[in-house]
Formats: sequence, C-alpha cells, structure tokens
Amino acid sequence: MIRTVATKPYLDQKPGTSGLRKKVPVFQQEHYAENFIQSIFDALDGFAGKTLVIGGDGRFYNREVIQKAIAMAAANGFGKVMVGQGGILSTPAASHVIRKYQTFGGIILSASHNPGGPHEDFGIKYNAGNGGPAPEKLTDAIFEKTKAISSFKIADIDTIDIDTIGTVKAAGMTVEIIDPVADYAELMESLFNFDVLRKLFKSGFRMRFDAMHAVTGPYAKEILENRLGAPNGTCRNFKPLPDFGGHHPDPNLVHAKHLYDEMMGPDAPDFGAASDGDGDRNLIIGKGIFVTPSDSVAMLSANAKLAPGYKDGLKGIARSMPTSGAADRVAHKLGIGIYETPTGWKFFGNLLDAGMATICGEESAGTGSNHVREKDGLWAVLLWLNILAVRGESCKQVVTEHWATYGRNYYSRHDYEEVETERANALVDELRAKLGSLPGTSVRGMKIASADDFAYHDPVDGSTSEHQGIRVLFEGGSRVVFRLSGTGTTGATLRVYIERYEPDKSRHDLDTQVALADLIAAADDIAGIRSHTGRNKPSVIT
Ligand code: VG1
Ligand code: CO
Repeated sequence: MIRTVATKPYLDQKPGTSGLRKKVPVFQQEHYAENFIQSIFDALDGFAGKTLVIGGDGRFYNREVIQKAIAMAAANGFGKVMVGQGGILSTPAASHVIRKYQTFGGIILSASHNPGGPHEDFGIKYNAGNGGPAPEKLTDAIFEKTKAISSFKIADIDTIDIDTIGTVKAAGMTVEIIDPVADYAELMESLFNFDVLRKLFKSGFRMRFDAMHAVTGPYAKEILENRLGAPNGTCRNFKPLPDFGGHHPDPNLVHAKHLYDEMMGPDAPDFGAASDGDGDRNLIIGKGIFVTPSDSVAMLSANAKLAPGYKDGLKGIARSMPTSGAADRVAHKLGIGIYETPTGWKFFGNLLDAGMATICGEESAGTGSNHVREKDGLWAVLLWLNILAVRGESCKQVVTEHWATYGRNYYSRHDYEEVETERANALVDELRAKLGSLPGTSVRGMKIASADDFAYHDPVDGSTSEHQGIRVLFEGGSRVVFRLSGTGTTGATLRVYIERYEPDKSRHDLDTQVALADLIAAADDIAGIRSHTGRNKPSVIT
C-alpha cells in the first residue's frame, strides 16, 4: 500500500559542497530524511519505471535511511532499485554502477570524511544519470522543494533484507541487492595493468593501505590482497564500522598521522595510502615522502600514459581553483587544456561528459578521471602503483624528478574549524569589501598583483557560479585563497590555501611550512584571521 504522509518543511535542508550533511540527531527528527528524499524526487522528472541506485558508506543510521529510501522509491514510481549489499557502496562505486547499468540516478548516504556515530554526522546526496553529483541547478531546485514540501509518499513494506544478494519485489518495484565490490573491481582491472602490479607485489614490494574503518576496506581487500596478491595484512582497519572506530575517517596528516609516522620511520614499507569515509579521497605517502594532493594530480597526469586506461594520453586536466597550479604546468607541457573550477566534484561533470578533461583533482585529497564522475580514492592508489611498477622507481624518485622538471609548487591548507559562524562571516565580508583596494599594495615585502572573488563560467553549459573563494595573487605567482567550507556541520570552517612556486631545484627540499612562512603571515595580515577567529593557530594543517 502506498501512503501519502503529511509533513512540514525544515528550512535548513540546503545541500552544501557535496549533498546535505547534518548531525545524526538532526536527521532523526520526524520526517527529516523523508522530506529531503521526497524533495529530491520532486525536483526530478521522468523516472517512472526507471532504476535508482542506493548505497552508503556504512555509517550510523545508514541502514535505517536505506529502508526509507527503498520504500519511498517504490511509492514514487521507480521500477527498480539496486542496493549495495549491507547498504554499502563507496561513492566512486555508486557512480560506476549508475553508469554501467545506465540507471536514472542514485542516492548516496554519506558524510564522507566527517565522523560517524549517534552524535556525529550523516548525509544524503543525489547523483544523476551520468554518475556525477547533482549540478548546482538541481541542488538549488531540491532546496526549493524542501522549503515548500507538504507531504511525502512511502510504501508500506516489510524491512528489506539488504544483506543477501538477490532480487525481491516490494510494492510492485524490483529490489536488487548487488555485490558492492565486483563491478568496481572489474573496472579497475580494465584501467590498470594487473599483471605488472602482481609482479610488483611478488617482487617484495610492500605497502600499507589504511581504510580507516570506512567503506574502502572491502574494496581494498579484494583488489590489493585477493586480486593483486599483496600480502595479507597490507590492508589495515578494513572492516567498515558505523562509527569508524571513533575516529575521523579523513585521510590527512592529522587523522592518519599513524600512517605518516610509519612511512617516515626506519621500517617504512615502500608505499602508504589511505582513503576516507566514502572512498573518494586518497592519501599518498611514499617511503620518506608525503605527496601533497595538488602534486599528486600533476604527477598522475604527467605519468598517466603508463597505465593501459590512459595509454592514448589525456584530453585535458581540471582542478579546483584552490588546488595548486602544479597540474597547469603538466597540461602546458602536454599541450592539453587546463580548467579551473570551483570546489566540489559537481563542477567537473560537464568537462568530463564533454570529453574536455580526462583527469581531475582537488587539493583536498580528491583525484579521479573520466572512468566515473566522482573522485576515486583507490583509483588514485592503483594509478600510483601502476606508475611506480612501470617506472621501476620509488615514490620519492618520481616526486623529486617531477619537481626537477616542472619546479615545485609549495602548498599547504590551514583549516580553522568550528569557528563561530558570525565571526567567520565577518572575516569574509570584511575581506570582500577591501578586495578592490588590495592590488598594488605590499604585504611583508610582497606586492599584490590582483585580488578577486572567484566566479566560474562553465564552458559547457554557460552557467555561472559566484563567490567561490577569495583569491589574493602576488607578483611572481604566489597566492593565498580564503574560503568557508560547505561540508561542516558545526559552526564555520575557514580554509586558507597557501601556494608558492619554486623553480630552483636546489630549494626543493625545504619544509613546506617554512617555505610558506611569509605567505602564512601575510594571509593573517590581510584577513585578520587571528583577531576574527580568536585562534592563534589552525586546527588542521594539510
Ligand atoms: C570539502 C573539500 C572539497 C571536496 C568536498 C567533498 O569541501 O574542500 O574539495 O570536494 O569536501 O569531499 P568544503 O566545502 O568543506 O571545503 V568529500 O570526500 O567530503 O565528499
Ligand atoms: Co569523501
């Protein structure tokens, strides 16, 4: 039986950088999840009888919302849902399933790198038929629907057994429970040279993959250990847990510090990697060297041809605006296009669909390609491995040689988390107001060449997205960028991105924070970070 249930709008359901993210108790309010899911359906057209993919990163409340989504899909007229077994589908795997089976779209339940548990974060996002995150036009339409919703539709069905692979019927709709790993593993096998990788592991190459008790565990186990023969124990923390073991599933130098320490230690394996809550981010650390994500995009692009999936070269590279310009130098050398987009994977979709870009990347540990329409943590790890195996070199050799060829873009991001929203807004407003007066002035002996509030004009659909981050560019190419995060759930997070280019090979082994010290100080002079936030240092440095 289909029921129409009366409901009242919640006014805070505006999707952020990657879907709607809130604390679990917020999602547990009466009809909160239902309202948002119905608003997604209300903003879409033409899905009657079509297929919807549903999966999540396994965090707390995942199973409950999956049941709601199935019952609501049935009531709203979908013909079929494909659900990852156990409610599991990594973000890139969901993107692939949507594409491979040409489904109408998918709902991914995740708050990505944010912690999970009864008092932590939950999230819902919608991906369209190209496998990519809903574009802004659609997320805006969903938000409008959430503000006006008065009822939702749900089918009265028994709880679906999502742990058993197979097909059942529910309220006239087909429910297929699928293996969450198989399709994805097959895709990876089609892109990378698994024979070469098997030989690499056979030769004694040792790596550490930390799944951080998040969704990539089953994927990494299957691909690295089962298919590629990496020794048992290569994957750590591979069992997805609803609270990620109480940690932040954020593969950065703060939350994966244990991995960093191991990789810098005397008994370091050859290669270390980690992924985030929903499997779309990657952390890459070679023996004795951390690869900053902006560099990783550039290095993967420069060497992509060594992997079978990219043997014909790249069409173009796209990076988010705050990501360093290291990839630009590679694109120029390859003679291919380089695109600068706002933060968030949704802006890469059009470029990928139009065949203008092949590899995309963000400074926030997101790298991916046209194989799906999301960033993809394990993909980046496998491409690195494929490159190391073919070149027969260590990660450190590849990195230092890259810097010698292209120069080094020293890069760091400083995050000030959980700042009071008013204080963060005041900082940004004040900065915006003085942008016009900055060019021509000098800070700490560095002359400001230009300053603006980044606006993106999508070359494919002509849409414009404004206020995507404040950039202050210095003469000589150094810059600082200021942005407020769109994924947090408590207060505001100020992100300060700092970059300086160093062509001189003899100066490529400085400590990053030392190399950027003047710019870091200048960022505070320009924006009054300390006085506005009341903090004297960032909470996270990556
Ligand atoms: C952050 C990152 C951004 C990334 C987004 C989603 O957004 O900066 O680069 O695309 O998270 O990543 P924000 O608005 O907080 O800066 V994920 O892995 O959380 O889905
Ligand atoms: Co993520």
